[in-house]
Amino acid sequence: MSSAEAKAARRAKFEGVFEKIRDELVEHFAGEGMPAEAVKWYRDNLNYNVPGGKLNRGMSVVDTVEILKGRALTEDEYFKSAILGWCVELLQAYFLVADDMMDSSITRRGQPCWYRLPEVGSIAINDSFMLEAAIYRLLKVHFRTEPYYADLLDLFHETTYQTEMGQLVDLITAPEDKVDLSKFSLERHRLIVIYKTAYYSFYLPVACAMLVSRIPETYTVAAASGSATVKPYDLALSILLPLGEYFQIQDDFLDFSGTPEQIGKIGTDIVDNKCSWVVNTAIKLASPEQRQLLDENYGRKDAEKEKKVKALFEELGIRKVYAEYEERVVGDLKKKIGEIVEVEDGLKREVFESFLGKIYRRSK
Ligand code: GPP
Ligand code: MG
Ligand code: MG
Ligand code: MG
Repeated sequence: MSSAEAKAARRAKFEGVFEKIRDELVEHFAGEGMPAEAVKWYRDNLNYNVPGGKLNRGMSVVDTVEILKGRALTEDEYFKSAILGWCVELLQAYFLVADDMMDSSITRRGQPCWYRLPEVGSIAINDSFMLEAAIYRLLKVHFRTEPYYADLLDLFHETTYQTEMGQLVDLITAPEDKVDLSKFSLERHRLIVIYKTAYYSFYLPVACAMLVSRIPETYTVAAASGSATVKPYDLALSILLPLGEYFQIQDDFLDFSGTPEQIGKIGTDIVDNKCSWVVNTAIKLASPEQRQLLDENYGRKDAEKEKKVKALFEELGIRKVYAEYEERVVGDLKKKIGEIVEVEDGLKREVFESFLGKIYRRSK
C-alpha cells in the first residue's frame, strides 16, 4: 500500500466510527419519543456539520494514543480513542455552526453554512447546542465507568470556556464593519489565537489521548540533581500552545502570500479586517506615513485598496520577517521537545515531533 493509500484507509476507518456514533446518538434521540421529523433533522444536522472537514484534530487523538502506547491499538482501544476524536470534531462543529452566524459567513467546507439553508435559519443556534450536547452523551455512554471520566468532562468544559473567551476577544477586536487598527497588536493577536484556536485544536486532542492512555498527573524522572517531578499535562500545554500559535501564524501568512492554486482558497484577511499576524507585524514596522496608508486601506471591500495594502506588506519585508520567525519558533520548539525525558508510561517526544513535522514549512 502506498502512503497516500494508507492515509486514505486511516481516514476511512475513522469515518466508519462516525457512522456508528451518529446512529447511536440518533437512536437515543428517537428513543426519547421524538417525532420522525425531528429525528431526521438531528440526523441531518450531524451529517451536514460534523464529518466534512480535514479531520486532523479528531484523527490526532488516535495517532497520539498509538505513539504513547508504542504499538498498534486493539479494536477496543481504537474505538475509544476514535470516539474521543469525534468528540473533538463535534466540539469544532458546534463552534463553527455558531461562528458562521456571528461572522455572517456564506460557505463552510465547500457548502453553504448551515444557518444559510432556508429551512434552518436561526434554528442553527439550537442545532449548535445539540452538537455540543452530543459530546457529553457520548462521554457518558462510553466513559462513565472509567476512573478518568471526571477528568474528561473537566477537560471538555475548560477547553470550551477557553475557546469562548478567545471568540469574545476576536469579535470585539475586529468587527467586520468597523476598522480600528488601534485595537490590534501582536500581543492581542497571540491572546486571540491561543484562546480561540490552540487550546481546542492542539492541547485538547493530545490531552484526550493522554487521559485514555492513563498518563498520570505527575511522575518522576532522573535528572542531573537526582530526580525531578514532571507534570506531563502542563508540559504538553507548554509545547502545544506555541505550536498552535505557530500554526495560525502560518495560516495568516499563507492568506497573504499563497496563490489560490496553492492554498485552495482566495485569501480575504485584508478585505475582512482580520486581526492577523501579517497586519500586526506591519503595524509594528510601519512609519507614520505607512500607518496612515494602512488606516485608510485595510479592511475595505475594495480590490484597489487591498492591492495597496499588499504592496505595503511587500515593502515592509513581511516575507523575510516571517521566514525568520518560522526558523526561530521551530528552533525553540525543537529545543523544548528535545528536553523531554522519556520514561515508560510517560510523555513521548514523538507526539510533538509528529505535529511539528506535519506543519513545518507547509505551503497549504
Ligand atoms: C473560527 O474562527 C472560530 C472558532 C475556531 C471558534 C468559535 C468559537 C465559538 C465559541 C463559537 P474564524 O471565524 O476566525 O475562522 P473561519 O474563517 O474558519 O470562520
Ligand atoms: Mg468565522
Ligand atoms: Mg469568527
Ligand atoms: Mg485564515
